[in-house]
Amino acid sequence: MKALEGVKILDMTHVQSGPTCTQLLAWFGADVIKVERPGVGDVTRQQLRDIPDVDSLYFTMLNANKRSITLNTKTEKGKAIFTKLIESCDVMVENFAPGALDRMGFSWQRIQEINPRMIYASIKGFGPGAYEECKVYENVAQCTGGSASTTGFDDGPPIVTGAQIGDSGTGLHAALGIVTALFHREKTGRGQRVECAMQDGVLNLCRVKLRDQQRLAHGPLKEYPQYPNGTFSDEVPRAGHASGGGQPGHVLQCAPGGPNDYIYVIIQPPGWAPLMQIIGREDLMDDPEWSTPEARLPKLESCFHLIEGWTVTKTKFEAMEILNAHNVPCGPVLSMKELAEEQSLRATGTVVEVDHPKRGKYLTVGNPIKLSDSPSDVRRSPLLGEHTEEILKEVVGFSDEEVAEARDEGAV
Ligand code: CAO
Repeated sequence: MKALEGVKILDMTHVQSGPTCTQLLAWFGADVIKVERPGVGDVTRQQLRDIPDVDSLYFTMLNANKRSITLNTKTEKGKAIFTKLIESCDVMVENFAPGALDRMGFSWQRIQEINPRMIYASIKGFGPGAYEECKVYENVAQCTGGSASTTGFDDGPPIVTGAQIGDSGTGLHAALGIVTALFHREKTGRGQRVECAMQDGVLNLCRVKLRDQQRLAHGPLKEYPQYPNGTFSDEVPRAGHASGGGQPGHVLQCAPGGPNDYIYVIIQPPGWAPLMQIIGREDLMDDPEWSTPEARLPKLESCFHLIEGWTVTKTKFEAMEILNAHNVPCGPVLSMKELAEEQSLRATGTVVEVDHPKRGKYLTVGNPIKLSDSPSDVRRSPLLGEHTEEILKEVVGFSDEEVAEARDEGAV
């Protein structure tokens, strides 16, 4: 049995943040019913298409294991069907612009009247406050949540990261909120509201930078590249490649010098001696000018420069093997091509090949969370409205005639 088997999710999500959340729940076995506008569907079906008239990879990689029903929730019949779906489902998830569900006539109050056991999760760009009415996309959240101001180099502009911490990060937060509310409902019998703001989600992931903001009041951030020669203002600066943790680290170039021929190396205190041995600088192993973390702090750049003199003579995989044999924490910079081809990720189901009736085979990222008793299988994303009839009959309880009627009226 899958962990969330029997849980029905009314999925009103679109684009990335909401679909990430419901895809996770679907992988764990929930029956996710994705509601889409007739003829249109989730906007991402058509965005960044690589094959004409075929659902984009953007859509297919965010909507696995779901069923799709088309439903115009702005028609009377559509509203009646939607009300039935609210009655039958355990969880409803939406990430429309603020107020969209209210405008449809389905406020939180109304949803509770229809189904007091309902868990109603919303993802918005901001929580209550000056910006609560704003629409938000990924990079806006990265900028407003503290990621952009702390990413990049001291002498350059703020940088947004490729990791979708605003969208997928908030989707993850929302999924945790939903399963927590389900657990609570087991004890109380009551549903509740789950609200996740993308700004909050990003800030949560940037927690260490708010830590550093407060440390600044007590002196310079000694592990940052600005120390000891640069200057610090009263705001956390961009730290380049410096590690966010307590151990210094840096990206170092490897052979043959391609754009992703780099390895990230961390100098743990016990790692210094083996590192110096590996690079042939045994003279620095016990030299008090270099051998302690305190002695190295003002000259971290020189430390990494020394090590890079060795890494440039090895490929990132050779360096990884040698450094790991000496217990030095490190990791190669892997390109998406390398990750797609990585056999160990295929073996664990983290990278999965899926077959789609219109696009053929494509790769997706499977469930990164592994449960021993509830393994995930990845099923292709649904075609637009593929399950409309089945859901109308099975979940809403419609007869063939009622299904035909709903179609004739343009509600589905
Ligand atoms: N039947 C009828 N109408 C439907 C419908 C359905 N099945 N599904 C959606 N709609 C309507 C909504 O009711 C809304 O109509 P109104 O504006 O008249 O109320 C409309 O479709 C579109 O909603 P939207 O405003 O959310 O869409 P948008 O493309 O303008 O904005 C986005 C997109 C993402 C900026 C906005 O939804 C948003 O800010 N969401 C919250 C934050 C978020 O999740 N952002 C992440 C996006 S991924 O980067």
